Amino acid sequence: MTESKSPFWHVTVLTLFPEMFPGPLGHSLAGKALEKGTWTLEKLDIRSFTRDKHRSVDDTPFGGGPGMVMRPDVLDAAICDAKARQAAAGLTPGRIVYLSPRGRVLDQALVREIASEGCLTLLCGRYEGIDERVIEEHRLEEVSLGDFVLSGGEPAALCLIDAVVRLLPGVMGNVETAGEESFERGLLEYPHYTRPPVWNGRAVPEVLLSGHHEKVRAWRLEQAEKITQGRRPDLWSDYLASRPAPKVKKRRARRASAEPTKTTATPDGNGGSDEG
Ligand code: 4FN
Repeated sequence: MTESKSPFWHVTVLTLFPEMFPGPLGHSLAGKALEKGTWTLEKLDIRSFTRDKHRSVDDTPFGGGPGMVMRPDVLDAAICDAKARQAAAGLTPGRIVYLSPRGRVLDQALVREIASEGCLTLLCGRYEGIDERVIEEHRLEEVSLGDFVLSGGEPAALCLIDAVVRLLPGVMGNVETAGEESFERGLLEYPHYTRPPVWNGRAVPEVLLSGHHEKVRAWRLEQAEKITQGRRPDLWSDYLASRPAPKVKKRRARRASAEPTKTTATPDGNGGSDEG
């Protein structure tokens, strides 16, 4: 029962640890989609491109210092082979991403872009990283998951692939279609609750049990906004700048009221803050 469908997306992963892929992705919807042929994965073992008898992929850094650097000749052979295989499969070569803490930080906008492109090559570093000349020679695009230390780029590659695959047609099924989830609007999630209605003496907010869909929607939006404003001022200001201008109420703001106009954000809404 292996249906063959033309894949929506291809990724080639260059790594010293090909056995790490698809790894955890094989246990989720992404794994199901991989079996269905919604996307394809090619793993290239960087070590297989060595030509010396010791199969060495790294060498000491010029200028001295700690650690080792991945060799440009080996990486070049791996990248060229990735390109050749993609061409042979009739794929339009897409961008080549080097997962690196120096890169542009991955966000949902970049994930969407990558998902729309059809073909991606990911290079995973180890040791102290790769010879800089490879980045220049192959115009590698550096992409980072965030500011923390990893021992290799592989976990970052897995995260990126997961983020992309869940956007491919047919992968998510009915869950959160059409991007109505709050994160798609640039907001953090509102609080979620399930049964039982009272647990350990904690009751679920009344409005959620009311069956009043409009009130539920309004409550969730308000919660998502409060949480975003309080925890992620960066997301909050993007949201304020991008959301449609609020309808102007008939009653105009009083010009010179006794109270001075607040310019500081308050936790209960847009207390005096700029709405973009
Ligand atoms: N990391 C920092 C500064 C200097 C080095 C590192 C670091 C793995 C090959 C890169 C890390 C984090 C997010 C790839 C970190 C990522 C990596 C990533 C990554 C081995 C060289 C290395 C940011 C803390 C200041 C090791 C910080 N997203 N070097 O982690 O690949 O994609």
